[in-house]
Amino acid sequence: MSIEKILVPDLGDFKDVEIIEVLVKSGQNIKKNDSLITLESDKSSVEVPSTHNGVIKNIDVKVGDKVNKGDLILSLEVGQKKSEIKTSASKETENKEIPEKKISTAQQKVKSVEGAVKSASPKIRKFAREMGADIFQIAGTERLGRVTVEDVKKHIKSKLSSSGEGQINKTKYKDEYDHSEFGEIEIKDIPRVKRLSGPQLVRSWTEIPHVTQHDEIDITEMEIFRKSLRDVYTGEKVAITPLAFITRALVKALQTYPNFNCSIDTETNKITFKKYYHIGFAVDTPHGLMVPKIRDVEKMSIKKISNELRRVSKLCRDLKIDKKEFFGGSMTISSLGGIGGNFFTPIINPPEVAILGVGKVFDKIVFQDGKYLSRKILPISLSYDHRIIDGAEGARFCVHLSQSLGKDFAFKLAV
Ligand code: CAO
Repeated sequence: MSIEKILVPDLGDFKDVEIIEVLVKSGQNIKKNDSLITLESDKSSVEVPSTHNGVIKNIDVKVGDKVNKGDLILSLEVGQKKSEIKTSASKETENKEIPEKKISTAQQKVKSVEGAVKSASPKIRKFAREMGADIFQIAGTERLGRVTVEDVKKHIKSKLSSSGEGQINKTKYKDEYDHSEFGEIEIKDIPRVKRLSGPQLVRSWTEIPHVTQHDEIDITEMEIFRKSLRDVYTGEKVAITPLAFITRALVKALQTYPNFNCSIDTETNKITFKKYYHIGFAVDTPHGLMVPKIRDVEKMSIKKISNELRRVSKLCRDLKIDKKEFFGGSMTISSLGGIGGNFFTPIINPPEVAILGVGKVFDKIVFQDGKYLSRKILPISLSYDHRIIDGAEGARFCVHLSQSLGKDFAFKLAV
């Protein structure tokens, strides 16, 4: 264990440069290349990175100080036993050899600013830092490569859209304080299924303009019918959950509104209309959320749909589902009805353009035909891609679902 003194590096022409930000705190665990302070002259501003990993013992500067080459910034305890809290990711990073080209020493960083290759105002630097972006990786579009807010946004967007497996770990947001400073913590790896679905969710949420329409469907008659179902031979109760009815109603709505059963390609400006009805449904498994499809639902009775829902969700929970079954869907249903809650904002599962969220049926007193009546209400939340589906069509789709599942529901004979 030794004390390393971190000094202001060679700043070229810069003299008596003002410290406008101190980005670290005494006692903080820092890594090599973490930014320590921001200096600003009349020409530009620059962040001075750490040259070592370690724990900060003492900070010798404060905002407003004027510094020059060789001035002491802080003292760092290096080679010390690190905090007990360590993620496997951080272990990996430390053990990995950083390729020569990627090592940016204080000197290199300062040089790049001197050459005005990566210059940016403190406000932009702060914004980039808050968004988890490294200013030195952002291509500046202003004169002499100065980075703008738009450059930062573009950089983050391109990072998100080029995301693949593990991307969830790539965008790093630096918290001002470590979680461990507030009490005991435990760090685990993000489960594989969540690691895989994360980038897909980010892509959907950031690229698709979602609109979510909420509605209440009166399914009183459907519930009476559903609960009355008995096996014709044994007389035993047939357990079919509302989801099978909803799936059937969804297919009927898709047949009427084909825009909901399409995918769009913004590169070629083409729309693909699907002539099949493969409904995806979100399955909660111990391994994470999975979204398998039930194929050709329009050809199935409600009982068959119910059996398929059970069979396919078991395959998911037993991890026996084929990967291909997660692809090629028309639209997805995310049902939380068996758990609870009413309305929520389901995230579209691209390349699909809509998703139906289903909440738990609840009793509601409504005024109907001059009387107060208790009715069974199904809360639904329909999210759709506003680039292809208009609000009016979204509303019509909900009305169609209401009619299919409502008083005169058409499925009695289809069980
Ligand atoms: N309102 C009231 N009760 C409902 C209901 C609703 N909307 N939907 C289901 N139920 C009841 C069922 O009738 C069943 O009751 P019984 O035990 O009395 O028969 C009970 O809730 C449990 O149903 P279920 O959840 O096992 O079955 P399902 O067909 O409704 O759903 C599946 C199947 C696979 C979708 C479900 O098990 C599941 O995984 N749900 C979670 C989906 C999820 O996580 N979505 C979020 C995605 S976004 O993160």
